[in-house]
Amino acid sequence: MSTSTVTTTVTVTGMTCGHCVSSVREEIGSLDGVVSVDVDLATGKVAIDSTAPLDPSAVAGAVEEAGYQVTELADAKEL
Ligand SMILES: [Cu+2]
Repeated sequence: MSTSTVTTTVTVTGMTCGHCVSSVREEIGSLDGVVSVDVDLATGKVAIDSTAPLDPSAVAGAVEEAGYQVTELADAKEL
């Protein structure tokens, strides 16, 4: 069986502990199509696997919802 997923990588600033990581993971995980969220606290890199390409602004919105900021994101719009 073949399941194809797309991986989106963003960089998030402001995370300082495991609680931050789980907040970000939870918010991004609630986006449509997201199957897994892998957060590296040390670098702020977040790898998101999803069944369809994600809307960058939706990802940024989810991160902001959790209380953090996306600093690197393909096709990010200036706010
Ligand atoms: Cu924290």
